[in-house]
Amino acid sequence: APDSRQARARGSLLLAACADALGSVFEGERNLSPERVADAVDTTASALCWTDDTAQMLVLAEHLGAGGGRIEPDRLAAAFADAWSTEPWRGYGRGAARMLAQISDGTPWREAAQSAFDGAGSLGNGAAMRAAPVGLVPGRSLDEVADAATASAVVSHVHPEGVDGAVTQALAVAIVATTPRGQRLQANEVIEPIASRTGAAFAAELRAIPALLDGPATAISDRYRCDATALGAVPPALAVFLRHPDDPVALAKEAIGLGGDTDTIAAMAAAVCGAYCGEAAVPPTWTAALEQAARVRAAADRLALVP
Ligand code: 8NA
Ligand code: MG
Ligand code: MG
Ligand code: MG
Repeated sequence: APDSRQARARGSLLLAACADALGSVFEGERNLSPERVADAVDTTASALCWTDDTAQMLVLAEHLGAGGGRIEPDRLAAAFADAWSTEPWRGYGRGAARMLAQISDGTPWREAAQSAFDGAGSLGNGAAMRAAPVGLVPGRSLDEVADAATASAVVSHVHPEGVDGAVTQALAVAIVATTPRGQRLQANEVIEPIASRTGAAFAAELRAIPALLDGPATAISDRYRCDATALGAVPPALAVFLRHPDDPVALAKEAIGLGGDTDTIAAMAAAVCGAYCGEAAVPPTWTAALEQAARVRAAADRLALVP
């Protein structure tokens, strides 16, 4: 059925992977010209090759799908490390690569995650960028989604902001995946259930979103850093989704056009958009060009069937 759990799960994972690939060309650039971004998004001439964001998202989706929707931290950390050691060229950040190398070499994940960034733990957006599958497990309450997102995050990101990024992304996906299509999405019905489950710093950034929904997109890149931190990247991704809840092409252009961590912000916005719109909204030219599209669909199908 076009609006089934399966369609929502496929839409989420497929759109995230496509947007990651589309955005990856611009990662780290600022002041992007809208024409260059539009050109890249509109002409999917070459293959859409995704990066670390999708690699880790698929690991998490497959972990949840094979494990009845539950997080097994030891196995999850090992699976992230395996994905890195098999394909270290996927575009991992330096902190993430160092931690995954330590885990591959036998350091327990708790120790590797706790000792990152001189003991502060990572507040990067890496736990958020992979978190969408947590929100796609059927039949979970929002509190259960938040707990599972936390469990999925702490194998690499123990800083509270890194965890809140994952909680926010998983909850956004969970909320819109069960919102009936056709009824107008109310921003605060997405934002408040999330902000009430995050720390104060994250909640303040999330509650700034409604003021940014009608003006120019530059107001978003003025308000948020749009960098590789959770606090700087997750709120602008949610803002872009709420501005274009059913238009993946406009969403991808705007998310990438913010500059900075373009692949990650676009992938997170797109994961939420796909959970709301379903597979039917994914441009066929994108899926036709997408690397390992069959694997992405299979991971989504398995997730949607978790009892
Ligand atoms: P991470 O844990 O290395 O965090 C990402 C960044 O956040 C770091 O590089 C730091 O700048 C900053 N950061 C994290 N924790 C702290 C802290 N405690 N104190 C100060 N600064 C901190 O990696 P991650 O997996 O969270 O990052 C995800 C990002 O990595 C995504 O953008 C992804 O696409 C990838 N990425 C790749 C490149 C690249 O050059 N290919 C560049 C940036 C990011
Ligand atoms: Mg990436
Ligand atoms: Mg629109
Ligand atoms: Mg990135």
